[in-house]
Amino acid sequence: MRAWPRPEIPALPGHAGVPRLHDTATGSLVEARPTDVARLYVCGITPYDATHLGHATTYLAYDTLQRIWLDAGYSVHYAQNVTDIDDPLLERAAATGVEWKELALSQVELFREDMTALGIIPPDEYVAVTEVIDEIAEAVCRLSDAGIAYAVDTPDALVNDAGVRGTDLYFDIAAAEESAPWRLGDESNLDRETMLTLFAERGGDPDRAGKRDKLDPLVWRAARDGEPSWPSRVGDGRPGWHIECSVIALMELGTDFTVQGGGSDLVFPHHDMSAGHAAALSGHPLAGVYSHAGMVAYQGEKMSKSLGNLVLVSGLRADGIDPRAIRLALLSQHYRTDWEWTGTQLDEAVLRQTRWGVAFGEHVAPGSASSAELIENIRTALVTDLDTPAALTLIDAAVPVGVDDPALLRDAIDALLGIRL
Ligand code: 5CA
Ligand code: ZN
Repeated sequence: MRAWPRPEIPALPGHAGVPRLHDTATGSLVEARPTDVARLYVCGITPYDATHLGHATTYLAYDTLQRIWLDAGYSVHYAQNVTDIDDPLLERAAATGVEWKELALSQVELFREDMTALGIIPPDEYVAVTEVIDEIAEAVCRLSDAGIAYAVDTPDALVNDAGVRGTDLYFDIAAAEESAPWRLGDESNLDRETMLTLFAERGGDPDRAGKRDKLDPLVWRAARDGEPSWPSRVGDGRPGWHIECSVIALMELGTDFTVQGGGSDLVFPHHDMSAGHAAALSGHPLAGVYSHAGMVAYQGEKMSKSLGNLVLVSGLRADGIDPRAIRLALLSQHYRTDWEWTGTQLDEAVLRQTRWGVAFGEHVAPGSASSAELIENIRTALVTDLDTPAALTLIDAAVPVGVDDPALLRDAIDALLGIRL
């Protein structure tokens, strides 16, 4: 799938160190050190009601990570999926009378426009699930052949031309744990009771009859009347959710890639299970660092499409808000904390952008603070678990005195924070 245009990123003298990131699996700060190229996978949108500020915040966190890697001298290979076939998308399409493909295409287009406006670095590989159905079905076949996926009786599945009724296929957690370098909970570290609660809340079906373990996730859904489906060796149907990210990540980045990222609502079951599928398919761990962004709330609850408590990037843009101010508002929060959008973040960002423009903008006379020293301090803040609020505060501190090389600082703010003054 086509991504969106890449922003210009100025090169800076000197370079950042290797970023240290909070790793969900170990609960500690670890180096996100690329072996050769920095390889990054971030879970993409399910294209309806895009792009709200929660989405934008998560993609901005991994944009910041890439800017640090680039500044450190690494090249980056970045992959992102689009969940363009899944139950919530089909439900929204049915509720609004829009064809599901049309809904997905229009929302991906809106997402592209928002990402472009915000200056977010695009993925090198932008892959929609519907583009790789054959590859996913093949992976499901391999799991099934290896005894790691099993069929569950599916009375409402369609009967094919040969008179055979399709069956849903589930991932066998216990079999995978025996054969792959993976244990359930490696990434989330959750107890079973919490897993069961989250599994039910986030698309799982713990009480489906015929499953070997309540937590076994669906990897292939057999065709039903009125639902889109694709022919495959495992029967007509469509992929389960977690397997899409395992297959796309393995196809595009290989195993043991540098960082797997996404919002913290994906830690369980999505990321635990996609790492499990990938380990069962490849015999290797999926990634070195498992990173998660905090949740943005609005009106007291997590901003989410299902609740409808959304502030859309496109809505703010339509109100004439400068996308750089939106970016600055999101950067003022640490990516890992949960926080609530109130609008005051935006007011403060507008003021901050103005103050920075007055102090460091074009045609401003040099001041007394050292740009080079300030850039080193910004780098130190950013390599320490992407501490953007600290970076902004450092820049604020130079506003009253100005800097000796405003052009250099402008380049640094552009390269590292993505804001061209
Ligand atoms: N398509 C799946 C991932 S494979 C999905 O979760 N799509 S999504 O559209 O619901 O979310 C897209 C990304 O935004 C995910 O990384 C998700 O974790 C993140 N996200 C969703 N809501 C919020 C929020 N309120 N705050 C921060 N990040 C969020
Ligand atoms: Zn995903």
